[in-house]
Amino acid sequence: AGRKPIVISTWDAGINANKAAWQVLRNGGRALDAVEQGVMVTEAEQSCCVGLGANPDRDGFVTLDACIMDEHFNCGSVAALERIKHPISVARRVMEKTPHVMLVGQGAQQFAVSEGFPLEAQKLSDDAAKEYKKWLEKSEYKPVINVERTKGQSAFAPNKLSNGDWNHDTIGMVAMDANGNLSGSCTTSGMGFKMRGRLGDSPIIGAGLYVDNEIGAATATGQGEDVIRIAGTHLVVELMRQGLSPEQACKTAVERIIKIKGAKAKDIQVGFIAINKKGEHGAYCIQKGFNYAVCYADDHNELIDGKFIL
Ligand code: SD4
Repeated sequence: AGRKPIVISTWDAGINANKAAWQVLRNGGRALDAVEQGVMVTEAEQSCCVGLGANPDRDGFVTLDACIMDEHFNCGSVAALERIKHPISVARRVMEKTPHVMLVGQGAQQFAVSEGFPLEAQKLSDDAAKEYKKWLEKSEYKPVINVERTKGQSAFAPNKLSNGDWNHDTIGMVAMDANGNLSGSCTTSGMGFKMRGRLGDSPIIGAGLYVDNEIGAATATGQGEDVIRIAGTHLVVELMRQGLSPEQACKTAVERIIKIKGAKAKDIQVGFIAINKKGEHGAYCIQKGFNYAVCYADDHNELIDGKFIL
């Protein structure tokens, strides 16, 4: 059955993020404020893959990507942003205060500073410094599809991978408020040890995030290149427009990627989560290991395993 208000977000870090979003939604607040405040929690946490504590690119710089979209097709995005703690809030300022949708790199940072965001020190977190040092020993760019986490383990276990491998997580969040309006947000450091300048799907409207207030909202996580290839979240929303449930729409998008990738699909992970205008939610991923957090009441904030195909 559908719920209103409702907020869902990717991975287990979504539980804490949902809590902050729920405080906005339960008080009749706007979905846009909920999805910003929700993912800000993750940006501020020590994580392998979101915010300034995350793993750097292969040249040692932490570069952050984020985007946000509201119920009126307003959208804002920043990419390859350095030394700013809350990329999602800068993305919102791009949306609200500039005639543009995307700002990148130096220009994005310059805009953030002009808007009063503090320029943080250029310094890796202890965990990231350790992981980077380990990565430099081989300097191999080899994505791992998931990290199996045992129950109760920190959401940020990827930093502690014993074999030196790295993982990629992102927080994507979509919500519907008490007025029935939808919004979404997505924020990440992208893939650990990526090429300098590489962007994934997360800052790209229609790839990492899409919202159509008549239909629904979707966000993505995983191998960004393969989300971009199919304009993933836009596809999910369009499939919902054709009458598919959120889960069916996410599944169909995942099937599209698997068809394109062929035998290589087993080497990657992509997960989609979505809500529709009725407040129904769903998710699908390529393979086991993806989960998402669903919150629609003070006492209902639950981690659900994504269904998978391979
Ligand atoms: C990216 N989609 O940069 C992001 C990474 C991610 O879970 O979502 N990892 O490709």
